[in-house]
Amino acid sequence: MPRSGPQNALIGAPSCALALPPALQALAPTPAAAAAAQEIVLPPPPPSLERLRYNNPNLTVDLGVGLWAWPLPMDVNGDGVNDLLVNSPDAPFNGVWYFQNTGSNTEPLFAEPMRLSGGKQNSHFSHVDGKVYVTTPGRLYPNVKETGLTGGEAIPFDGVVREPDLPGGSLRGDQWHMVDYDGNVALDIVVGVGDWSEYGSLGGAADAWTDQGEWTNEPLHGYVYLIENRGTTQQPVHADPVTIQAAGKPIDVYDAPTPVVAGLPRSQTRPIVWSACLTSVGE
Ligand SMILES: [Ca+2]
Ligand SMILES: [Ca+2]
Repeated sequence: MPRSGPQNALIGAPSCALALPPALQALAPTPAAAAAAQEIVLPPPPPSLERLRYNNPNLTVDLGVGLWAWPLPMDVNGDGVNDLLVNSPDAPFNGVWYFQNTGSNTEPLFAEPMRLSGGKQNSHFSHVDGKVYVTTPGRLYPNVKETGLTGGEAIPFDGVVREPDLPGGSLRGDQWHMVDYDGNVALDIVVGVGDWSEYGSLGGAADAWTDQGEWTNEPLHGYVYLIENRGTTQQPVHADPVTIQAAGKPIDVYDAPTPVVAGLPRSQTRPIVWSACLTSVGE
């Protein structure tokens, strides 16, 4: 496991928070508390409160940034060794953090992080022909190594990737992955979207448990779309999104798919690696 050097961040937390059985609901934050937590705007570090510090300055600890860790691996300083940007859009460690790898690609050791910008939900990344692309929905960040998720440029696409399964339903885990999907050189976009409509909201879905601990709502869904680029990478013309199919039906995993297209460039097969709350990693 990658380790981080002296004096670094907090231990990460799971990025999926599902409805809890009755016995555990008392331990969960209320919807109001969760909403309040999302509204917190942290001052830039150092914070006004004095952080408690490890008392062993040479301690090597697990790398982490608190709730919602979106890792963006890349060589930030151009020394040939992969570093790590971690986007944390939540609390208490909000920000895009640069962990310099002071070790090697085979034995990484990360330095204390440096904050590049505030954090944002739904970041994703891809490496294409030696160039790294970092996105949030509808946006690219060509200067991410210097300014994190500040500014950026809009991706020319005016459509809607997905409407929720039910009116008033909610989407989550909306991530855009840049890749030449069809092998014509122009970069397309593969989008993963989680749909919580039939599952229920985090607060409301708690009522879907029976007293016997049986789940009565539908499962979470996670769909993967292709937005084909019919122009060029420099001047894209994006088509309407279409669902990507597997075994004759749309890919549907449990919540945020976080798709990453693998395989040899311009090959006939395009494996898609995804992650989800309960199915871990699939292909
Ligand atoms: Ca480096
Ligand atoms: Ca293409």
